[in-house]
Amino acid sequence: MNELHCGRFVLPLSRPLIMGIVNVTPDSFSDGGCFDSTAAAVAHAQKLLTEGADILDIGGESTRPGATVVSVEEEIRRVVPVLRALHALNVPLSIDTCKPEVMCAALEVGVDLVNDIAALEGRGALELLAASGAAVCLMHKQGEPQTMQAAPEYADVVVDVIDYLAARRDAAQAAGIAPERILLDPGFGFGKTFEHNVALFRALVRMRQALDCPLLVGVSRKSMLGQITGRPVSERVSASVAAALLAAQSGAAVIRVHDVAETADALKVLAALELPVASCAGLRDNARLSV
Ligand code: 9MG
Repeated sequence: MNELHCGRFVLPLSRPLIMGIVNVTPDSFSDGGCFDSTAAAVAHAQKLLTEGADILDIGGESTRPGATVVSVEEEIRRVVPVLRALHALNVPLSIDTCKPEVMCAALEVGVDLVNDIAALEGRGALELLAASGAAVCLMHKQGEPQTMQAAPEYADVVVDVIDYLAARRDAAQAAGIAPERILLDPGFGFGKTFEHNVALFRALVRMRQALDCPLLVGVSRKSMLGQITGRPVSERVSASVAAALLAAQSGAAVIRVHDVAETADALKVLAALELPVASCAGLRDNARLSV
């Protein structure tokens, strides 16, 4: 699949796309409520665009471990004004939600992608998306954000995640969502220990091969990077950029990040300096050979 059919846009997947995170929440992954007003969120989104974001991911409910649940009404109140303001900019807009009612409100505004950490398992979500032209990101998680890090367990984390994503991909296609509208995501940090996350990251090439579907990777500022570097969330930019590069080399199609400018520069360096495809079958393809 060389392109993503994403609402108003057809996005080429010849290079990794950068999805910039816009949290409209008082307790987001790491913004800590800095962008909790519509105007501030819109300004932040515009900054991410100038820095090189290809897609903006707007979320009104934190999915950080232990985060509190937000009502449908409150989530809509937070995100819809931001989506309305950004829609006029004519850039790919993603709604980060697992609630079908919020998806519906966002689709009415005209979002191009639904990023669902519950992989469209909500009642009516598959049908809603099938009737739209929006792309979908189907993510794996074990448990719910409030409790998911308590004691995650897998028989084999890589196999379990691949099997789940394959089943959700098949369910989406059976509902009428075309393959070129589907992204899959292993869901780093969602009901996974550090060891689970590492195993999944190292298996990105295998996952891409097994699932035959573009992958979205989100590790920006996450605790696994804190565990590796010993740094707090405010000091994880370098670690996030390093992980983004590795994800790109493993064939990730979309990389979800907070630090767009830094990631964009790093990906430009990678594109300029990595061996051309003809001479090494590309690191991304090479990596595939070594699995
Ligand atoms: C909302 N959100 C937080 N982390 C995420 C991740 O890793 N992937 C996706 N698709 N969404 C995420």
